[in-house]
Amino acid sequence: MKKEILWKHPLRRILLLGLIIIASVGCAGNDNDDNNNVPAGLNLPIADAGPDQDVFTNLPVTLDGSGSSSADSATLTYSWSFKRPEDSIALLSDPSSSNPTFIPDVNGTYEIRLIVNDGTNDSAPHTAMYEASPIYAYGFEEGLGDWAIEGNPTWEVGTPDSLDYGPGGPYSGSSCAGTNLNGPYPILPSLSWLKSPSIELPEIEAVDKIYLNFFHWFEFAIFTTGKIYMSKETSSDVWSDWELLKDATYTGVSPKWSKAVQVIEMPDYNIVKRVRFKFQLVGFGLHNLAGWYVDDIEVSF
Ligand SMILES: [Ca+2]
Repeated sequence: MKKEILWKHPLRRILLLGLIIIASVGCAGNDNDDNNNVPAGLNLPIADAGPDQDVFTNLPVTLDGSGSSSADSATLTYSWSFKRPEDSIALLSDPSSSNPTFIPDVNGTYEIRLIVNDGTNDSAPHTAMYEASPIYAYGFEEGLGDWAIEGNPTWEVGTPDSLDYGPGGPYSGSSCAGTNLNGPYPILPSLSWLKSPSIELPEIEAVDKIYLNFFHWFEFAIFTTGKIYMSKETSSDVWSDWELLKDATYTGVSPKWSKAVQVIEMPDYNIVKRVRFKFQLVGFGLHNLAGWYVDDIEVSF
């Protein structure tokens, strides 16, 4: 009998020690969770910044703190803040309202933070991540991807690294599209174009506009221009003729990569479900130069 008690006691100690270690490891793990980590014994209000969301860059976003609560149904006051991506100058419309708005002005992650107060105590902060993206983006880093080169094979995708022709490198990453990446375009360049995939458009409010944004470098001889055409899907798999985008005609020389912004003007946004674009040199040359290089193409609000 005495012998049995003796061996039991050290075993109990080991078990107890084990439980203490497991419990303290569990608590340490919870310390990393910012959301609603309420100290015991206090009826603190609970902030709810809403779920994480994917949103479109440049479209207004309305936050919703109405899921926040307090134990005794006290009237809550709200205090919102956010961390923006680098280069963003977005502002919250009214950080003390339950539903402030903001416009995610650059692509990237906006970390939204809400603290509510019940008149006595602040809640723990609650965060929601808003990921802002354009409608479509491609920078040719995976090669031609869903794009197509049609007509004469003048357009290429890759790294322009000639010291004699072109920009000497892509705008971003290690790849872009260009007419003869390391040499001049052909004397008759207009029989080749770079065609985008069909780009699906989201539901669009009458007040919204969409844009084609891209970076380009160009060097055109006289009588040669770079033009962008657009075709619209007017009903399922029925596409309109190619039409020149207003103002999307480039001539002369752009000696460095620069951003181009084209408004996509359509009276029938919500009939059109998809659009596609083509980049084409047009004209004839008595001589030829390096041509047209494009990168980081976006369709965005
Ligand atoms: Ca690129």
